[in-house]
Amino acid sequence: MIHFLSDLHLSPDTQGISRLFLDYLAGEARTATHIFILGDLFEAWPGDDTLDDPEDALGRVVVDELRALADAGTKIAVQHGNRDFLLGSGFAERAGAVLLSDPYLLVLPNARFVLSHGDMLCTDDAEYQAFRQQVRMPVWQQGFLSKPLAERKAIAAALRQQSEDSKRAKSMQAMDASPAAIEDLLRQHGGATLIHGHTHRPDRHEHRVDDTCVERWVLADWHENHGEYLAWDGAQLTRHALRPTA
Ligand code: LP5
Ligand code: MN
Repeated sequence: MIHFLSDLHLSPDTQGISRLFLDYLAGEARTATHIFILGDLFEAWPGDDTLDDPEDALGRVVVDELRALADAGTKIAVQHGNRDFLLGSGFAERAGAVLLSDPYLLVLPNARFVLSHGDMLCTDDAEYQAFRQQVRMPVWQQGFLSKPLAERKAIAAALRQQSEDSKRAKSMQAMDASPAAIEDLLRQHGGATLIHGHTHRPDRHEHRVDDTCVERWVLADWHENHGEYLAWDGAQLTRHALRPTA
């Protein structure tokens, strides 16, 4: 089995989600040969030195449990989301994971998947795309990461608030993947099934690209009492719900 999941937004404020995820890592994830985490594993990631922050144990707990899963034989791949695009080699090494490009083409014996967080597809949201372009520049990231961790955490918190405020003024359509961007990506990856998250609108869509029908699966975001992963068993994709144990 191969699992795909995204948009957990792990934070010390959402302990139910953390518990669901840690239970998943110790349980159902062990039956997977590979898990692909397609972005926004964390609510905000101000840099890998957060793993040495005495005030924040969550990152350490998560990397330790990811590492235990990797040591038990499951391969772990992580893509950047718009909240945790600063996950770096320090995180990956400690978690026993590999960081994937976005998009990433996964070629299997009888299927091809194109994997993306999904924020790059929201091209009608020009404000966000300008922000994204800026913060994905290595030189910008070096400058940001050279600030003290406490300052970066404060900036991240301010940006989260600003993001919630700015979203109120945006249309639902602007915050969804745009048809043109989807079509371009599907065409570039000739017929591969697209799997992405970010929009928090779990669904299965069919797109016609150059007379071929191509599937697009949108992953679910996680909540305090509900998580979800998509599983590929070699023949089909199915959604699996995760619920808290009593
Ligand atoms: O995340 P979500 O779901 O609320 O909304 C996203 C887009 N917002 C973001 C911003 C993040 O939420 C902020 C958290 C980042 C934490 C990172 C950690 C540390 C790095 C911080 C360094 C910058 O991604 C939102 C989209 C929405 O998805 C739907 O697709 O609409 O886009 C925005 O809200 C962005 C605004 O439209 C534009 C913001 C301009 C801010 C200008 C500041 C310039 C940078 C200054 C850096 C100090
Ligand atoms: Mn996202």
